[in-house]
Amino acid sequence: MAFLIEEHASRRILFKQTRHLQLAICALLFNHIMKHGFFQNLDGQGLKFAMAVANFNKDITERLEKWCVRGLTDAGVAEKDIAIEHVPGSFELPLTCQQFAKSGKYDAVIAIGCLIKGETMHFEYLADATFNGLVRAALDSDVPVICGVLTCLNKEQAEARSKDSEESSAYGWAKAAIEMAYSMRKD
Ligand code: DLZ
Repeated sequence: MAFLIEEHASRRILFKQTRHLQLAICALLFNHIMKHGFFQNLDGQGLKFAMAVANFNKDITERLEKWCVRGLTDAGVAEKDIAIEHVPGSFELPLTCQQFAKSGKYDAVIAIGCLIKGETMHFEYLADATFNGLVRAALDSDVPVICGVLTCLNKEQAEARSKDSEESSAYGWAKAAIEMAYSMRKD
């Protein structure tokens, strides 16, 4: 009888240990997918990118810049292969992006800005000019220009899209830049 109780107890311990091991493996897999899953099919090694970042609403755009760079480096892009230039506001992004694109040095260019609606019509005009300018920079140069410009009705919307994590919109812009760089490759 004592033998049976002992065996039952040791089986329970073994079951518990196996369960802990299973949970630990699940946690490891989850972490791995969260960190690498997003870019699992994208290899950014050897690709070169340029980013133009607007200083206006800097608290937002510096987080966007951080997570865009992280998105690129998580996919294997070397930090030395990412050029970054800061401009006063989103309105200035198209010209800098066009210069980057026409330089022939980069596989894709990323524009980062944050437009937040105020009380006047400024927001609408700025958004329109900025977006049109970015499209033109891409079409005139044949180099992908990724539009990482938030157009938000208030600060809360901007905060929600620029989290200090992989949930940031900017992490996705990095993915778009790598995808476009590949799709433009002629070789
Ligand atoms: C002037 C202005 C305003 C009102 N709002 C924004 C904004 O929300 N986001 C942004 O990036 N820039 C803003 N700017 C600045 C313009 O983009 C531009 O820098 C100035 O008009 C100078 O050309």
